[in-house]
Amino acid sequence: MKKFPDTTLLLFSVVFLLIRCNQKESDIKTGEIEIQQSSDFSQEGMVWIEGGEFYMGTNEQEAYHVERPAVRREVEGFWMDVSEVTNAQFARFVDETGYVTVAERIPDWEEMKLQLPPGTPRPADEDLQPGSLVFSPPSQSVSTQSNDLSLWWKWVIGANWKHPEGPDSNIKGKENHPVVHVAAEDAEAYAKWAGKRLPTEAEWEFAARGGKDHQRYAWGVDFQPNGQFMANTFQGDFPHANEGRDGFLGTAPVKNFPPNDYGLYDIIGNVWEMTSDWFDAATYLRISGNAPALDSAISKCYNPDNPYAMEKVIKGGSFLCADDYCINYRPSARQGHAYDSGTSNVGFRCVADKK
Ligand SMILES: [Ca+2]
Ligand SMILES: [Ca+2]
Repeated sequence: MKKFPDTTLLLFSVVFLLIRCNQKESDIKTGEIEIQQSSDFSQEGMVWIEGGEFYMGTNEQEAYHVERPAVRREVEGFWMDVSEVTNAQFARFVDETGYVTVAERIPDWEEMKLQLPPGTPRPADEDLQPGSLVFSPPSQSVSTQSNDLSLWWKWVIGANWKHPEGPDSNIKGKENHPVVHVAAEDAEAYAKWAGKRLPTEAEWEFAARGGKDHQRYAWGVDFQPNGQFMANTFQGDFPHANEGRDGFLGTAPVKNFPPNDYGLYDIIGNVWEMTSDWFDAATYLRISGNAPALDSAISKCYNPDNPYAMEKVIKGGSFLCADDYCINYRPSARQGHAYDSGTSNVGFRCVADKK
């Protein structure tokens, strides 16, 4: 694994594009909808993960600094969805509740600017429209060292979970693909409706490891055992030359790749998965006593590379993780992701506590 700068560094260059606002309730056309926590959940499509102790993070020197060092953690047992939440599942939630996702709402500049560097100019009204970030590869090779994510991420007005590439696209035939363009509050609303919740980062990583401590991948030590692709990632020269040798240029239907030893599909790759934890770039240094505790009176999260954004942890990497860029198809890999935005490569799965 090559050492590569954290992509959180890169995020800053297009921080405006990545920030979405919390809408004022009066502005939301369905703001009266408050999803109630369901008191029950179906175990169908879930697997029981027996808890235990494990090593979270990694000691691999090639890994990104936010993953190091490995620390001993313990989690209680929990149920976990075997798959990422699909478009069909999310559609049932929307049909039943009338829920409107963040990407479908008009951005509120007053809220938005709180997460931007002071003095950031207000975008034109025509740009402050409902939309989301869509991966839009350039037609020719570009330097990923330029820290300019806008070369391959575009803010597309009208992009949302039902129109993942923009207003002229749809999810017909993608019912079994993971839902994307959902923000944390959308995922949390879905989880409440389903009687579930988002996993903590520790729960997610414990599950992803499938009982294999200190192994680079969810399935062992080799990226392609016997030449077999084990996850939907990116092969080729990122971002312009997506060769799709694993069979997929974008998202794949869930369950196309082998499950890990706990029966979890696409726990690595396909889409990044949201957790309930705020992102702290120094989590493991703090746990191991090599950094002072986070002062939560100042901030819930800490990312020196993106200091104004409020970020949650996402895990597992996506179809855009390449071996020459964003090497995050590993259980210990982690990134901060603005809690109030979605993109075309971030989704989620849910967990539930024992009945
Ligand atoms: Ca792929
Ligand atoms: Ca995934």
